[in-house]
Amino acid sequence: PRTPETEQPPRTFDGFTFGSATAAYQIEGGAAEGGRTPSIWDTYSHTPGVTEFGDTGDVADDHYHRWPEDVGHIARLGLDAYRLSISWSRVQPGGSGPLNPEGVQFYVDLLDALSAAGVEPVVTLYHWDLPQELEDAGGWPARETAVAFARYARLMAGALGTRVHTWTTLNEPWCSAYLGYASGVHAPGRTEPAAALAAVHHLNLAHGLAVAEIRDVLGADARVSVTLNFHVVRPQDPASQADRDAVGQIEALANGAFTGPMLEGAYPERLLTDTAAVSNFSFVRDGDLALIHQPLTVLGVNYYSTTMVRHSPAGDATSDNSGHRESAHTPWVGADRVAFVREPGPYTAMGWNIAPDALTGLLLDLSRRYPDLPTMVTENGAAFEDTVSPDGRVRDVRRVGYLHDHVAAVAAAREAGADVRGYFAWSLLDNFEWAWGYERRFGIIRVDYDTLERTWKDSARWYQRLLARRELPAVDDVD
Ligand code: GBH
Repeated sequence: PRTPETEQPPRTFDGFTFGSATAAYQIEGGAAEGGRTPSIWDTYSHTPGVTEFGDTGDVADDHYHRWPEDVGHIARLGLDAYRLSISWSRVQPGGSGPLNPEGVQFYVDLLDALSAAGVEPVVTLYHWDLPQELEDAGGWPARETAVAFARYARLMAGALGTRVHTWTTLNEPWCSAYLGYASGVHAPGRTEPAAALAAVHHLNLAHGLAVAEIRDVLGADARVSVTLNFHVVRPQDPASQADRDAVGQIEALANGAFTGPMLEGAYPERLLTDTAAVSNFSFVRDGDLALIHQPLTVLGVNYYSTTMVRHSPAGDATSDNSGHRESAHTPWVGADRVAFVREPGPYTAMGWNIAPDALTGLLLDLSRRYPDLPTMVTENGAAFEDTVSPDGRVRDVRRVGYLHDHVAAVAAAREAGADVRGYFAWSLLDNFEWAWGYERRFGIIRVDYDTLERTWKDSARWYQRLLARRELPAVDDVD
């Protein structure tokens, strides 16, 4: 007789959360509506020459007006959860003072529609769109910005309260600090390495203060997280001690600069020594590390590709392989003896290499390092050049393959013991891909930028099938 175990195939995705993710500035549009004031991305994208074709988020996907239709897509896909971000300057114009009721109402209506559809909202408070006034007062290199963020977090916890399933303080502070203030390929476009390190610290502080505020308003059991973009760094020559040391330097700058304070209560020692010529970290005040080191419910992991480095004695390493728009300035503060090596392919349209195994490894590493902290893949996805067939179908086979292989990589990590609770495909819709504007499409749903019409790509059909079956469909299972 068959035992209960053998009657069923392994139910890898039971109790697992599948979702999709977006960010406010990338989809909303309505930039000057409902009392919203400019963020650093409005200013930056309106600066001639900084984005591809001068694209801006003024209209984007017009989600600000079309959100009921978009919630319909979310419901039809069968998503368990939807990850969105709040436009700070929509709900608190200028980033200080009282909330703007019209801005708050937009999110209340959206969250109510999601909950009516049975979808859990995962809400990010900051996905890169700092109110311009706060940048004018110094931006993230200024300590006062962290204090302003904590006030904003407290107000939002009060205004949205239990409508939010899981709060996320920051999305990818690595990008905010190093791309915004060192390489300058993101808003506000500053190229000041010392300021970038101050930004790192004040983003960490903003996170810690916000976690405390959310819990103060909503109680100790409020679900709170942060989303980090982990760099999976590998040595060009694993046998070279110098190359392995370069890996350690980049890991400290990219990952440890955030996981150290947030999850362990200290900056990695080598981050301080490696950047000593740039900054003495005098912006860290007594008590800051305790404020930053707050218990979290879950850790958000954004993963797209890997990074390969080697030691560079000549100091010839000012560029990286990140697929960001060209900059003469490196985001890698103090790492002038590290060179970035192009990874073997295949590649996406961003030029990022595709390496699903590295996601399994990353999730397992994190579960060993932080055994009591579950993870959630809060972004994973790919840009490819989509074509619309005469029959209207978008047969995005490569995107289906990418999602398939990465969901399988998550399953492999779970089977090996990693406590991974969810997976969110980036992105629900084609959208404003930052400095790349509308030229890079990550959506599982296509957006026609002339008509703003939404069309499901094959990847959306495939994802819907995965969610309905809770088992990985074959890549050609899209009819
Ligand atoms: C995310 O950023 C964003 O959260 C999201 O808004 C965006 O649309 C999406 O991804 C797609 O870009 O070669 O070492 O520099 C991802 C940003 C991409 C930054 C990969 C680091 C390469 C590593 N990351 N990138 S490196």
